[in-house]
Amino acid sequence: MKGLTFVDRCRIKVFAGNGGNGASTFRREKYIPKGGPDGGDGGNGGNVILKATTDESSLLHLYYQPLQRAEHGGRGQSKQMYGRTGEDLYVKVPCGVEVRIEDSNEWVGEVINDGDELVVARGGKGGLGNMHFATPTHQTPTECTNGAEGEQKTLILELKSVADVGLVGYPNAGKSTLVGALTPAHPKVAPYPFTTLHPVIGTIEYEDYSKFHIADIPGLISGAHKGVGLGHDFLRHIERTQFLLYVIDMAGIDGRHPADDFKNLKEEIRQYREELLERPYLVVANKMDEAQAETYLKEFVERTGEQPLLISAELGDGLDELKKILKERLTSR
Ligand SMILES: Nc1nc2c(ncn2[C@@H]2O[C@H](COP(=O)(O)OP(=O)(O)OP(=O)(O)O)[C@@H](O)[C@H]2O)c(=O)[nH]1
Ligand SMILES: [Mg+2]
Repeated sequence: MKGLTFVDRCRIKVFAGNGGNGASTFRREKYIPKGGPDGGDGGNGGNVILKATTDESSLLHLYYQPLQRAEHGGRGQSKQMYGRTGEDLYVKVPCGVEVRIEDSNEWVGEVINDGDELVVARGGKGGLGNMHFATPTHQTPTECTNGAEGEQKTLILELKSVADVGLVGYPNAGKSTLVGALTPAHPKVAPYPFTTLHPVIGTIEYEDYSKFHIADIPGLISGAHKGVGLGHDFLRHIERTQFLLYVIDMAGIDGRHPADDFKNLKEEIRQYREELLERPYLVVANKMDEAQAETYLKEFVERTGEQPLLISAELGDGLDELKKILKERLTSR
């Protein structure tokens, strides 16, 4: 698929390693013509383990490599030697990945923080060598067992970004401009809708070294839950946040009324997942540097009953106050 740069849902097939077979051998040495059974055990197969890392921000690499195999265990050897243990396969994923079995939708688990691990397929146990089967009445056993098969699963991975603050707003409201002004991240900004096509996580840092992560996501429009615009699936990236910022274009640059925008945004959130409406939030009135913004603001307050924080993301006005409010309302990690 040309131009694909971000994948937040993908299907992978994982194969844990098979256990190695046990050996059936007898000790044969010069002066010990009738040595006993000495076949060693097979090694265990390797596990497939997902590991969260901040080095990855998307599932793109797995989209292109949907088959992931861990190593098989080695066969047992004569002289009671065990087979080699198959190496575990670590599959790197971004922080915030949820895992389910494709067919049954059964929950497997999730990895949230950097370094979290989740075993998604267990390697098979190695088989037993014939040395285990000798008894006083059965001194030359030839039996040994085969290694067990490793687990094989088809999984659906879903990335839900890990951020403290989530931005919600119409396209062009200035969400990316705001993230660019609050953090060292530089999401693309442009005067046309749907500039942001996938989430970008920025980090707001304070002088006391505390920090918060903020998720810039694509714009939401009325009807998104029916697939209008970019749809609303990307809202999964604000599900894990503790706080929402509604970014409203208070200058009505694209010809809509800001109060309607706010109402429609809430409706789309409700359609996606109603609990998100319960999340603590703040409304920010952006583009207050534009002349018509004051008039819209008055009507906005009357119609919605909200008291937005006034900012201009472009000029940097009101951003210190915004950072202060976020710090007061968020619990630090
Ligand atoms: N006058 C004015 N323009 C602004 C302000 N903030 C952003 N803009 C402009 O609004 C346009 C859209 O800004 P973006 O930051 O790309 O908007 P967005 O909400 O990320 O848009 P999407 O990614 O398409 O959803 C750009 O032309 C910005 O320069 C502001 O405070 N005042
Ligand atoms: Mg944007």
